[in-house]
Amino acid sequence: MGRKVFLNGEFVDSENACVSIFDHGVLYGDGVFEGIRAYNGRVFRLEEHLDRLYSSAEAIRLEVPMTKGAFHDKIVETLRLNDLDNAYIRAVVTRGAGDLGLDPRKCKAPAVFIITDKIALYPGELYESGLAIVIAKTKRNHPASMNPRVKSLNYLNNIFAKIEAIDAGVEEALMLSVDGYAVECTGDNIFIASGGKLYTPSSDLGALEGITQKAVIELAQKRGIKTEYGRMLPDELLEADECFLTGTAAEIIPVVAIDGKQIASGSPGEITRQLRQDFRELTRAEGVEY
Ligand code: PXG
Repeated sequence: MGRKVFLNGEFVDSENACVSIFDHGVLYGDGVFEGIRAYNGRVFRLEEHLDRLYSSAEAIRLEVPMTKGAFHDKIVETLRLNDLDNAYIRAVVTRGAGDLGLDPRKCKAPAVFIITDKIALYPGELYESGLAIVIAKTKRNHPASMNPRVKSLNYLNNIFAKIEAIDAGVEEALMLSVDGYAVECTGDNIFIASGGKLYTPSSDLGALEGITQKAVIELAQKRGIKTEYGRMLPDELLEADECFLTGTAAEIIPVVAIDGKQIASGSPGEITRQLRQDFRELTRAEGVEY
């Protein structure tokens, strides 16, 4: 049986799932999305992802043509139809097809689709040895030009930075704000541990408010480790005891070098290791069962 996807109210074979070339999601990146994970038959933090999807849509004045409850049910149904216990879920709402021209009023019906897939993780050894990253020359979108709370289909800013990482022969690039503070990587938030405390850049600087970031802050709190939303310069990252990235796809992954300079001993740290273990347990302990 081929893979089924949800598209505009029905389940169709993935080979036959098409959107219009006049869809403003295709023409302009006009739309919003979520990347969600399911672990052992449970969807992790589904309500938080749906809340973010609907608030992203609202911020661009895009009305999702189904209720949050119906969206929830369709995600679960797509997972069941594809018989996936562990999965990556992509939920997308585009502006829909309209005339050429930016005016969103030209698009009468938003397109909605849900894809479920197997997960392609970073190679396991990177979780043990840690990532080397570079600092991208491409600056993160300024919050005054693109609200970072909107998880939009327009990722070129981050794709430029990803290309810089690829050119440098590493997996990830750190993006700075226009005034030089660390913001986030191309699809992950960043944390440092320093003097027994965690620090992560806030969305005021242009970072997405990550759902994994929030979960990690909660886990740290349970261990008595405080987190501060702060401003960090690249030099301060290099002076940290530990550094790691968080995201739905990557989960928690240690960073051990930036621009060829080692952080602390150059090996993943103890807080990172503990949080990785706590996160693993959390993803198996909670979530919407299906
Ligand atoms: N910053 C950015 C710019 C992101 O796109 C995160 C941080 C981490 O947020 P969450 O809520 O996931 O902890 C993201 C998330 C993909 C993909 O397929 C991208 C993300 C998540 C899942 C999949 O590229 N981005």
